[in-house]
Amino acid sequence: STCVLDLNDKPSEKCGVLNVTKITENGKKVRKNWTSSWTVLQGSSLLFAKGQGGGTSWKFGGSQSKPEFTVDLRGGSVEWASKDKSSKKHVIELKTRKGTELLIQSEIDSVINDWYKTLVETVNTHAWE
Ligand code: I3S
Repeated sequence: STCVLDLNDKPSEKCGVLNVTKITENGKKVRKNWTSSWTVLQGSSLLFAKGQGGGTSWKFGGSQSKPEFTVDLRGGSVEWASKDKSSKKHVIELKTRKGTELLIQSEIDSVINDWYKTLVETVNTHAWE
């Protein structure tokens, strides 16, 4: 699939469809709500937008393509989620510095493994200033 993304005229480093749920928001536990989202990495920001029915590309900028939410990866952490966090396979737990915790998942190992590598690299290279 093609990564056709253009947000503020900057191309995305990586994008794709992942299953996503928040589990904690600003330090408070929230109810899981798994949704299929276009996930876009741009610098140290990870953006999520509702999936557009199995399309292979996404372009931000139109009225329907606003990100649902964005997380800042600087100062955050990325790890494989422990079994008690989800019954699903291939789940990454992402914690932000502000106390938001997300689970991201794909049924496809190669997809989630690539995201894991990229996210770890991102957290490691974008230090909190
Ligand atoms: O961690 P939990 O509470 O077992 O998560 C499951 C629930 O959120 C469930 O929804 P409701 O309890 O609101 O009906 C979801 O359908 C499941 O997908 C959640 O568990 P997994 O293991 O899929 O993350």
